[in-house]
Amino acid sequence: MKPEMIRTQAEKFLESVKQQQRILVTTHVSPDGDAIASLLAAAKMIHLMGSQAICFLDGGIPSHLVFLPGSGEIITSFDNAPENFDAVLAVDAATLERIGDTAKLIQPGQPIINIDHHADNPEYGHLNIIFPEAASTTEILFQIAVTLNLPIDKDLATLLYTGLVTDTGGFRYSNTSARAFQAACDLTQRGANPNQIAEAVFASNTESSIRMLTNALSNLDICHHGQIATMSVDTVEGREEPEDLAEYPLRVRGVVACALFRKKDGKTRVSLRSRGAVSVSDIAHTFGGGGHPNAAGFTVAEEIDTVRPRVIEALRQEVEKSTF
Ligand SMILES: [Mn+2]
Repeated sequence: MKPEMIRTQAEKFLESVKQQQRILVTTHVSPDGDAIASLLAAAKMIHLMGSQAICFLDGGIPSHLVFLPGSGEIITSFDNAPENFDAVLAVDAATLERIGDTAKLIQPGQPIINIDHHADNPEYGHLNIIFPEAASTTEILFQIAVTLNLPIDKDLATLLYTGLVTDTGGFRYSNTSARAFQAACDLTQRGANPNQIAEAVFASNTESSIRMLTNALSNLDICHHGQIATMSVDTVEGREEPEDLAEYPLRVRGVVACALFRKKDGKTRVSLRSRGAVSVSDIAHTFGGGGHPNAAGFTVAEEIDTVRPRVIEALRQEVEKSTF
């Protein structure tokens, strides 16, 4: 994230925002902490630039993220979908498909701004601000806000910090950089409360989501010399998952790659996680999905029992490639 690159992109962003009166801000379906925080932070920044932001999301806001300032302003019902807006800003969405049915609200030719940190983002916007080296999309927004001298109050600091702490798994994953810590330090000085935010995002699971964890761990299977782990869960409509469910098998010493399988509407949703040099994003691409090197996923119209051996074989090849 070279300062001159940030400056160029930040100025283009300011120019685009100023040209539009009403901007629809959205993010990916099944949103995580970085997604919701980026959406709300971007909306605040658009207001600070003098334009209007309408927050819209396909699907609900996870209950552990409702504490985020401004979350009540996110429209999640297509019955109340905004009709008049001049442009769309998608944050943390690696592809336009990832914003779900929100894409149907976009008129042909309508300007799209794309701010993201996924390396596989195909630059689907008219303006694309992509920094794969950023730990979170909120880190990019933080750099833009600082460059443009936008006032970062406690609420904006809380949002930007939340994206950082969730996408780095509490500053533990391989994307945890000195620059991410510098941003976190700056945001803490501006009012973000690390303890309150960590409590809210990592320690406010519902009882049923923790029971889902026991359900998943009860069928944890470790194979390939203790390096690969898989587990599956029964998803129940309306029941939430713990924020870091897919990552649990990586807590076993020696496990370097894992997969979580969930059955949903006759399809199987697979989340892949890995450590260090073992990359799972190529596997996700092979199955029609995407993501980051250490965290990726995809959905297939197959039964878990059919897709599971294929995923294990792909993980085995990737592990062998990276460790020998
Ligand atoms: Mn992200």
